[in-house]
Amino acid sequence: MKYLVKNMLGAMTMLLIGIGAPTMMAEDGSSLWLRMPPGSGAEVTAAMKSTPTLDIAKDEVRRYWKGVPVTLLHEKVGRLRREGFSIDIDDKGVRISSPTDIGLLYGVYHLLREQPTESGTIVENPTYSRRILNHWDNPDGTVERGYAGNSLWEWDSLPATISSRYAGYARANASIGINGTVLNNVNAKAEALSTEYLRKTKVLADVFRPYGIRVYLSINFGSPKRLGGLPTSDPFDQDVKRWWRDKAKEIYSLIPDFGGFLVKANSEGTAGPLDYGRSHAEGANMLADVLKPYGGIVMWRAFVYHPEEPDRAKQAYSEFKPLDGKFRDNVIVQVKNGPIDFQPREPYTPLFGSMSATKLMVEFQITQEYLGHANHLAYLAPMWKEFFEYVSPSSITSVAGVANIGNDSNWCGYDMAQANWYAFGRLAWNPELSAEEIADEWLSQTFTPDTAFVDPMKEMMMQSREAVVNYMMPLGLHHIFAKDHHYGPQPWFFDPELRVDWTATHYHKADSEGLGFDRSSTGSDAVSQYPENLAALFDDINRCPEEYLLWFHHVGWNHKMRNGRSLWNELCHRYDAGVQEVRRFQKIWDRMEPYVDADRFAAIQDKLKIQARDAVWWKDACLLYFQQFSCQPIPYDVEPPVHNLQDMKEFRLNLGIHGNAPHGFNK
Ligand code: BDP
Repeated sequence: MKYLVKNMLGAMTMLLIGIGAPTMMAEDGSSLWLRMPPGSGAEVTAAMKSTPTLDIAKDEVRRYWKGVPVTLLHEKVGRLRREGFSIDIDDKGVRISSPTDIGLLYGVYHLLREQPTESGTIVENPTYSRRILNHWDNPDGTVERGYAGNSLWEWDSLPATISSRYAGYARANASIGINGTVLNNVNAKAEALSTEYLRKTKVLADVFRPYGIRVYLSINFGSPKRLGGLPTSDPFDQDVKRWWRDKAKEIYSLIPDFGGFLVKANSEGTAGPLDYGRSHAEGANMLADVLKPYGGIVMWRAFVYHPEEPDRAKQAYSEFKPLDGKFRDNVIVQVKNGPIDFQPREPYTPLFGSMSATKLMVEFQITQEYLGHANHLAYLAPMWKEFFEYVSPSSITSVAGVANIGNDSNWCGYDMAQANWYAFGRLAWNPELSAEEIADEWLSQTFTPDTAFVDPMKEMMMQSREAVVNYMMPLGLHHIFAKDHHYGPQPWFFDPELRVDWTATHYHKADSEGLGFDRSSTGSDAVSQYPENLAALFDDINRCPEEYLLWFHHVGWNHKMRNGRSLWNELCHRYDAGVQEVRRFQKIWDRMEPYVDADRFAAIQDKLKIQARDAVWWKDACLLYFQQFSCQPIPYDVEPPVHNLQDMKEFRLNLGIHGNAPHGFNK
């Protein structure tokens, strides 16, 4: 990628604050990756009559493009799909063509991002037509699993007051091709569909529309009863159907391009069709029929698990596979990437590839519920690419990501976490992009294109998720988090009062023999849900990829790993490697000081400090705990624990405000 302008902002500020001053202009991260230096007021023409979207496109060119005149054209050039665009450049000008206004706006953002200097043609089409953020935001302003402050949506002051951040949010999304947003938590309150809230939602939809973003809502399946006062929410009941039809009519009268509903039904206590003896398909289809006349869709989540199912990893497949082919064509079954729950590493959910007669979409989690909240650097593109290595991009129809956005000034609670929002959008547009390319783009725009900065930072980002896996739960371990907040380690967590699949001991099954959850054909047989070749691979303890070993097998402490170490020794080395990586990240970052403004430099330095502290906490807690079962020493070449287990059991990492862990521990 070529950048015409090298960190102009930084250079200008140096001049303003005095030559030789080592600092650059203070930045609070609020500009995200859109820190474009001012353009040269380039000439921009469009033959079409002006629309809000075209006006934005022209404005962005005038403000930020430095170079030859730009022409925007409505043209369906050969291979262009609805939101696709082509950019033709020669020394006389740039011609951006698309069949739609939004395609032209995407073309403009592409131009500004790439800053191409050579003549040629670029053609871009999105792989998926729906690229959607899921906000887990509640009407009271809190955000479930949100670590970036409160909700961006100021429900109390809507519809009268329109925060300027709404347009900023929409612009940031449009710049990376995100075209949908589910505004509220999947654990939906029925009031989300009240007339009062719909009027507020309409205002947001109006702000987002010119940026090509459609609004969707999570709904509570029990709404007819809870909100409508009906005696039942049975999807087969005529009054219930009528209630939904009237609600849809009301919604579309306010928001004519409303996208549809996201539904978490019969999951973790939410209402659903099973309450009335109806299937997931029957529930989803009732809603789909209601939305069909308006072009709306239903995204029906497959995140379900009963307490009776001994292996939660098998539940979604067991429940949804038999329903293949039974859903309406405007239902998309939304499936988490992994079969348990957004762990630092999981094998893919075997529903993908096995429901050929049903539309499926993947749900990634951008917010780092299980990866250190907004404190740990974990660049997630490599994780999502890993998913696409197993699941063909063409086998799914759409992509959703649980947002990591809140009202913090830097949007994500951590400057480095902005990369995950960015990467989600870019991969939803084109899953073939590499994680490196995306990191490169993001770093260049968010900080500086200087390769002395970008290269080491890219390498650090690329290793960051693996580091988290290593110091939290290597070799296929999973769900050994502290109860509820999912921040620190609590492998000892067991509570006889709770359902067993909410405890940690259930997932690691440490005993004097070994460690890991046996999902092989002689265990829970979860392997059999995968295609034959993978089932055979995962089933064989000697061939199973080691990153999934303890996911699929209960492995003896002295089991010989591929590098010759015993399982116990390898476990110790993995935890230690995770810690050492974070120390290395700290050193890399310290060397970046000359390239970054002082505020963001200090903020990231502080976060890495917390991460280093937490990594040691994780390593010590897990190794000391598992050592009680392995009864073997921690190898000499592994950094010895600095905590002791009893203290760690008594103290929990302090979560502080918004669930972010500040410094220090708390009882
Ligand atoms: C779990 C979260 C919980 C969500 C649930 C879901 O801990 O807050 O409500 O997933 O996705 O990861 O429905």
